[in-house]
Amino acid sequence: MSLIRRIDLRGADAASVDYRTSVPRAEFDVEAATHQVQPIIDAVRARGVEAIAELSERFDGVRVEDIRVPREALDRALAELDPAVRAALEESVRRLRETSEAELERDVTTEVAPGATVTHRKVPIDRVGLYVPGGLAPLVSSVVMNVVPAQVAGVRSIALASPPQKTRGGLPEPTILAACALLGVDEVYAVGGAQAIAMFAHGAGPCRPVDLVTGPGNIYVAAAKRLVRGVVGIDSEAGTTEIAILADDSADPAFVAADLISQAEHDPMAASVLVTDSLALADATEVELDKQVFATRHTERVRTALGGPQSAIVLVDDVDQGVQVVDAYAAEHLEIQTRDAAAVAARVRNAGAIFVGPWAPVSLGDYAAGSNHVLPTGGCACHSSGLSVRAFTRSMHVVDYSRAALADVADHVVTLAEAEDLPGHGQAVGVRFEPGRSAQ
Ligand code: HSO
Ligand code: ZN
Repeated sequence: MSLIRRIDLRGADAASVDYRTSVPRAEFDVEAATHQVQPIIDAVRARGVEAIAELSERFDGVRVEDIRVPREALDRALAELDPAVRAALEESVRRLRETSEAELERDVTTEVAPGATVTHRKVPIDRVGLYVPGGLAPLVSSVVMNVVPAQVAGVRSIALASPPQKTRGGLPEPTILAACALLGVDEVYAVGGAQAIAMFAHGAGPCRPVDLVTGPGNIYVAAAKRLVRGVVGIDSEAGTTEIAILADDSADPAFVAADLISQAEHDPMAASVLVTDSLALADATEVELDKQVFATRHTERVRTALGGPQSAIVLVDDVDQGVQVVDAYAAEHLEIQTRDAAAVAARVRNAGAIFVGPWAPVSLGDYAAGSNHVLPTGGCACHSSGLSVRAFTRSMHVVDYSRAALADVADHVVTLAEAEDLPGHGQAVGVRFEPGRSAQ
């Protein structure tokens, strides 16, 4: 029995087959979860820290007296951090800081007519709440991916929440605390799941409400984000992770298999999809998967993910058809392992992030490429972007006209106001030019 199923799209074309549905996605019904999550949001909103304490006891099995992590606990976690992990985090931070600084957008002023300027001004969001899950794996790298662009964007106030751990006296995972200390984030809360999102949105005890909530999480966190959206901004409703690989016969099946496994390792519902025009590569990748899945640490999780309906080897006629298929799928992560990989990558329009050639595996991007690993899932890459400084910035138009510049365009404003039957709009311009008014 093969570990992963095959989908044969050879001979098909976009006119006869809807490529968007030819590779099914994992079930991720956020709407259904909102029914369980709404009472949690309501409780935190109504009763603040008292409700949080009860929820932590219920979901994390630990009573947390004070939700704010003391400064000493952050310092201690950093002092006790494995030096190799510290060095790796520092390099990851350095690379992401460099790309984030380069991506910062400047204000743009355009003179549309003499004396008439419009400035597109960028303003950082004031206060952000970052959620970092504990769960199957404490994702210390997600602290870096959220905090660094927020800091570079100029966010003044950053709060972070992560679930309290029963085995650690109710504190979050020590590596997460250490990363916070390393990055200079000292407002950290031992609060998990939907209750953390509710705390950020509505405020609770020592935590003031934030303006924007970001960060990954399970389906309950996604549901909570959906429910508080509007009260606060959110980055996205992150779903389970996905990797798609577009490969031809030049790809190394050992690399392809390892990369499929690397994201399957996250979650039994993770999606690993290989799209290839090479039957030989498809066969060789299956052989490699058999070998490597057996040798990996989280065999059961990986096997379940690869065996799920959301994972597949998809056979296509050629790389052109492959590009159409991966474009329709709009993967969170897309690897291109073909000849002329950069040229093929340049033709792709929909992906959260693209990894070009054999030396750019997704796991490089997960930790230390300088790119961000918080990316749109579930096909959202066709309308949304991954996290970057832009997510932590707002922009506003600043309109500055002289008297002469307004006079120049006044007739057009009055005409359009009349056309919309809103004469008061026109009069707000007209009044300024009535005889006897100041010409200053
Ligand atoms: N691949 C995940 C991010 C991650 N991987 C964190 C390892 N740690 C979603 O992009
Ligand atoms: Zn990963």
